[in-house]
Amino acid sequence: MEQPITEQSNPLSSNIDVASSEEIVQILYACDLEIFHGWKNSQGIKDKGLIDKIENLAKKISNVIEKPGGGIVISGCGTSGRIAFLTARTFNCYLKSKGKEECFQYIIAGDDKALFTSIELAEDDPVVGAEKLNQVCKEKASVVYIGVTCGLSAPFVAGQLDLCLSQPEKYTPVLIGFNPVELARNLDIEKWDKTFLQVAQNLEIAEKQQKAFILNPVIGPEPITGSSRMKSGTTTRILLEVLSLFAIQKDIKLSIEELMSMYESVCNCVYKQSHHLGSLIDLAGASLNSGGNIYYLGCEGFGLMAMIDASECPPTYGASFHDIRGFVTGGFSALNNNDGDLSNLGSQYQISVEDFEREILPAITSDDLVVLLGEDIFQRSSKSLLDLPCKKAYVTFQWDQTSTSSTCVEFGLALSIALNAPLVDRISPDCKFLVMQLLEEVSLKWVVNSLSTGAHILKGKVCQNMMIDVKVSNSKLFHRAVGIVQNYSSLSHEESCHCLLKSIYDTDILTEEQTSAPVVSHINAASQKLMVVPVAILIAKLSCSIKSAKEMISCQPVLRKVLIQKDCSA
Ligand code: S6P
Repeated sequence: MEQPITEQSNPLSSNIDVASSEEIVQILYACDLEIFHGWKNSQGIKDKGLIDKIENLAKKISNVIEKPGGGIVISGCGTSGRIAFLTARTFNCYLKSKGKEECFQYIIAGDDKALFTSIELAEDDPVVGAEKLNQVCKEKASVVYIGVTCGLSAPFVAGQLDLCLSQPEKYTPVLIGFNPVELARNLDIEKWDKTFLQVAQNLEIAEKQQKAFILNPVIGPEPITGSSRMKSGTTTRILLEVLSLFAIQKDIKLSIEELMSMYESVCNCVYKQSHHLGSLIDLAGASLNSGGNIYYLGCEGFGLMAMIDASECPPTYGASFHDIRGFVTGGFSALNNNDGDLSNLGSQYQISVEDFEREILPAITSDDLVVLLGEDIFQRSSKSLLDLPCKKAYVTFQWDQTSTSSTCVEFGLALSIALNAPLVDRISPDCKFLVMQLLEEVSLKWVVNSLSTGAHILKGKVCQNMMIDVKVSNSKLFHRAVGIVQNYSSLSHEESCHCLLKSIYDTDILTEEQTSAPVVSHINAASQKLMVVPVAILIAKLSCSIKSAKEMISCQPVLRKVLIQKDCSA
């Protein structure tokens, strides 16, 4: 069976683990260009069929929200839910500033705690998904529901789409993802009677009757295999923003294609700075490798974007939440989130720059890196940082200069990226500022994704282009982990699964009870363990015991090196 494209390995990045920092950036650029140029026979987001659908859907949304009791709900898990939140927040702010009703709502699996911490298991529950949607829409007469699941796989979203299909008089369901429908996940969902594929096929039928929409451009595999926070997350952002903009603003004076080409122009501007972005990755990698931490500080959308990037590192790279953290000025008061202030839930939820200044700054060391994102935070915080021992970097964007980039001696690395999107001056004054803000925020996403990805590569968390220390924290990640073990060994799928289970249950001999337990039990058993997948790979590849696999890893955490040493000594 063909693997979903979102889970395939991208040939462009197969040596990203041994590339220099500048080369890492160039590889990420090449992979991101597939968003705009397509992959194999697909045309990416410029596909004419996709653009027509966006146009029709924007009209549909616009009709729904103009009527009383109409609304738009965007939902997803992990990064997809976070992007849903950001989009709802941005467009509600815009509507409010124009004196209009705020009609965007978001749902994230695991609720608002999942905005900044990984609650991956919440993704697996279709029943809770449907309940949440019901709850959010109980007062509504007519809803456009947009379910985002990059891999066309999340049961939480499947439950919601299924609910929409059962109430067509109320809901218009929309699915956003980046695989063709036939590659949607076809695995049993615990305590449910359909697979994601079946739901997607029902949606296809509804789409033919003009009762649903599927937006699923193929944009090629991720640069780090399966890491949908990267190009899939970016493409989600672009699609949601273009849709929302055209739904609420009829007089933009641009076509959808032109707006998409503006995203491509700023992508080119950002990655043109590969040399300077490479230096940023070097600083970040040095911090992580010396046991230091990376702190992003920013205002509004920049701070939020960076916080989201930071929060994705634990599930992606098995990082601790301290490794990379993001802070936004004003903390929860800037968020406009569903559940309000969560800061009393513990330090993971202390997200304001003020929290950073109070709790972290006094003990900052020369191993730590502070990255100021945007001019507002630079004005606010740069002076107080100048004399501190930490490494410092500053990234900002300019629209009014043609040459870019400078290294500011007093402030470590200062990178000013000139953004240039040729059509910006044609946009109607009513939404020009909003479009520029969206383009800056997506640019920032490219910068922080490059930084955190590059730093973890330098820390040895990536083997070829796979994140091998992935946390086995939901069913998607369990199945991905089996695939990773199989990829590095010559074992069958079943044998690879057994090696993973041995690592999860910390045993050389599995019991019948362990092998026949449901995936959710494996996930629970794995939740507190470290290095589950790397240990499983060594058992699979070297037929060694759990004990010796762990010993090898404690001496040399970079797996490719352990394997090379073994090959040499064989
Ligand atoms: C991926 C990220 C995950 C995913 C989540 C939802 O880099 O760590 O949190 O966003 O698993 O995936 P999907 O395919 O349903 O959008």
